[in-house]
Amino acid sequence: MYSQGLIGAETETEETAEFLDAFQSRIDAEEKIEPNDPMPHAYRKTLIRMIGQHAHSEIVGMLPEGNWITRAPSLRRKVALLAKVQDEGGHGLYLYSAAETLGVSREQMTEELLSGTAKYSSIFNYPTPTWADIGAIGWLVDGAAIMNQVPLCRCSYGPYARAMIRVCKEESFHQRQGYELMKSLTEGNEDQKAMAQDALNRWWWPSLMMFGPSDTASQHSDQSMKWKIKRFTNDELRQKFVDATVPQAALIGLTMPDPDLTWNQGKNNGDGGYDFGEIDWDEFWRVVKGHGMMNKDRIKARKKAWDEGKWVRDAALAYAAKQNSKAA
Ligand code: BYC
Repeated sequence: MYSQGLIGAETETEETAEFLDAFQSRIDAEEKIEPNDPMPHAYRKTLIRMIGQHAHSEIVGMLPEGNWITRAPSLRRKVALLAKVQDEGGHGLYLYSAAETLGVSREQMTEELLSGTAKYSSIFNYPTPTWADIGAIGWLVDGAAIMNQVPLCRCSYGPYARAMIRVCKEESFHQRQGYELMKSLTEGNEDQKAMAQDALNRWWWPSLMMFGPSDTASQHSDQSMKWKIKRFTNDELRQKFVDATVPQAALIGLTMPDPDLTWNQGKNNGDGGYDFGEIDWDEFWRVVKGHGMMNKDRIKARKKAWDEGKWVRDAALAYAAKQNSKAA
């Protein structure tokens, strides 16, 4: 049982074979599952985990780029970056709200993030030492996010699917501004070109890791695909991302940091696709388990914001309580 008094908080539904079959039939018929509908405990738990992690990723994802707001090289760049970082905050809010419809509270999710029991995307544990990192994040990280999140607009859980529609539209703007920033750098002087290439070299492999472990190692994919929470496997999405992004790099004169990258006409049922090198899964799990370059700083920053925001939350709750008592 999750926090009481929230929409969708779990009630004791006996999970008979008949109930589970009826639920699966709704999923197979492409019906959306809504907050007050009966649902298997494991379906609810999977969504709370996944939407919660997604929300945390958006909020933690504000930090690496926020680092550059005061140092953006022009007013135009600063406005775009400010808007992007603010959008990520908004995405976090929609997603926390979507998770709350499943009966978990925002406080509970935040405590899990701060204590390390809830994950957030590995990608945000890498540093942003140069301005080109802002371009690389928009182009690659938001590009990977779009590839992963467009199918989530068709997720079987209604509130998550609907939240993803706006998120994807905004991510699309983020991706374009990042690519345009990288393009400008590659059209600049030698130092600027080198800065763009260096950022690509550092962000390429972590971007591929965003899609999660390979299909043979993914614990949740099979069940999430059956429930139509996920529509594609981690490897399928990773392949789509590689195929879409390699030509974009070539167009602006950048080289992918992968000597094994080769065109393979036999891939994707004869439509062709790229073979690429082996991902360093040891690095992926090290980062996921909290030992990346920036994990400690990221959690420290979120804890500081949460602690310093306590008076705002207290004031908002006190105001709401006063309004409710007036209305009663
Ligand atoms: N980092 O069984 P699997 C964004 C965990 S974009 C950390 O395949 P699943 C943004 C996974 O949670 C990023 N952990 O899991 C973009 C599981 O551990 P638990 C966020 C990862 O759920 C731009 C274990 O590994 N996007 O926010 O079927 C700017 C086994 O994995 C990662 C989303 O969250 C990772 N990269 O598939 C700002 C999208 N990958 O939970 C912000 C929604 C895997 O059992 N989420 N793990 O302890 C998803 O699509 C899926 O949850 C994933 C993983 C593809 C990420």
